[in-house]
Formats: sequence, C-alpha cells, structure tokens
Amino acid sequence: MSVSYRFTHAITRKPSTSITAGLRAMDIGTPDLAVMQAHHAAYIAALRSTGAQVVELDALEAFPDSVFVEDTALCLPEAAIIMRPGAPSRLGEAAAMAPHLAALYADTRQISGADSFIEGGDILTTETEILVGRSARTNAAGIKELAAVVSDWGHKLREVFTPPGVLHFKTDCSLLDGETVLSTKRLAASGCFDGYKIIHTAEGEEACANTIRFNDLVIMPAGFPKTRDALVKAGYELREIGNSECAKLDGGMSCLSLRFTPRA
Ligand code: CIR
Repeated sequence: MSVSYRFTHAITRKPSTSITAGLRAMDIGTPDLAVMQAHHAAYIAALRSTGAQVVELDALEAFPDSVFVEDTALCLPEAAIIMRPGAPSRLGEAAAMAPHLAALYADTRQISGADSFIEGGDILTTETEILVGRSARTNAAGIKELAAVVSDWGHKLREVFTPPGVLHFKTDCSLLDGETVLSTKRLAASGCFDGYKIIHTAEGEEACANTIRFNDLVIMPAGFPKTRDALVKAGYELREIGNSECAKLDGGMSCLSLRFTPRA
C-alpha cells in the first residue's frame, strides 16, 4: 500500500476575504474571491470523489495565505510534524493547524528551533525518501531538524535544491506514482530525480508542475493541454481544476491540502 499517494484523509481551509493581501513574487492581478471559492469547491469535490474524508476548516482572516494549508505541516503515517514557515506573515498558520492534526493523529511533533524555517511546499514525499528543497522559505537548520525528527521512524531525508526564483521545491515537481515524477526540465536538470521515471512538463507549461496524485486521480491545474495529453497517454486518470486565482499568489494544487493516512 502506497504511503506517498494513497490517502484516507485531507485537510483544507476556506479562502478568506483577506486573500487579496496574499504574498506573491510578482503582481499579476488581485485574486477574485468568488472565483477562487468556486475553484476550491471543485478541488474538494475531486478529493472527496476518491472516497477520502476531507476536513474543511473555516477561513482565517488574520492570515491571508492560510488557504495554502500544505505549508503548515508534513503528514506522515506515523505522525504529523508542524512546520515553521519562513514567511513571517505565515508563522501563525502552523500553530492554528496544530490542534486539527492533534485530533487525527496520536503523535504530533513540532519544528521549534528559533533559527529553523521550513515550509511543506518544499517537501516531496515519495515511497522511498523525503526530498526537501532548500529555498527562500526553507533553510538548512529547518531541514536538519526535520531529518532528526523523521529518523525516529527510519525515514530517509535527502536535501535538494529549489531553483533560484522558484517559490517552493514542489512549485516545479509532483509525484505521479511510486516511481514517477512530473517535473519541469529546469528542476530535473539538477539530477535530483535520478533513479525516478520523469515526465517533463511541456515547453511553456512549467506552471502546471504543481499537480497532485491523490488516490486514483492526478489533479492538475486547467489550461495546460500538452502536459495533460502526455499524462493521459501515460495512463493517468486526470482531473483538471481551475487555478487562475491561486496562481496569482504562486499557489497550485499541492498547496491547497494536507493529504495523509494517520496510522492507528
Ligand atoms: C506564499 O507565498 O506563501 C503563498 N502566496 C503561496 C504558497 C503556496 N504554497 C505551496 O506551494 N505549498
């Protein structure tokens, strides 16, 4: 049974009206809340259609980026580990997530070092290892602390890199199954996926690399036909979800949920 893409649970959080103040590398327009809510509902419906139990948390007005719940925790079968986001405006989101994970997990841990910063968007869990990309949000101290925590359960953690100017490691890649990743060419060129099968995003479609495999579905942002056709041809069951509003804030499919199967 896969631990990296078969899940019984997901947690999401409704977008808040403060989403218009969300962080962004470049201003390409203000997100429209109503459109984002419609996309978010379609995303949750896709997760639920696989049989998973999906928790929808209330919006947090004090945290404009709190719809992007993935950055607050790493959820493994053995425990949930609460992150320390490197964006100062997002630190409080992790604390707000902790009780919800404590309700579903027997064991929760915390990245707590004052110098440790790490966000879930920089972490790709595969069947055999946990890849963590150093980025503007995730530093060496954060990665070291996480490595020590996950070694308790024998997980192997490998530090990799997030290309300069790219928000998170997973902005540029996703897991498609136990041995295959979807990656931009610029990230795969670093060699970080040597040993994996790689499907590259099509030329000009790098923005769809942030996709998720969730049970039988590959859930990807709409509007990337060449990559979609390549994934369909490779045999994946695709579901396309509108992402125009989250994209204005550098968000994609993985950011919108925590996906997990807590071990009883
Ligand atoms: C941020 O800059 O933190 C948010 N606007 C976007 C976070 C996207 N999260 C993710 O890729 N895991």
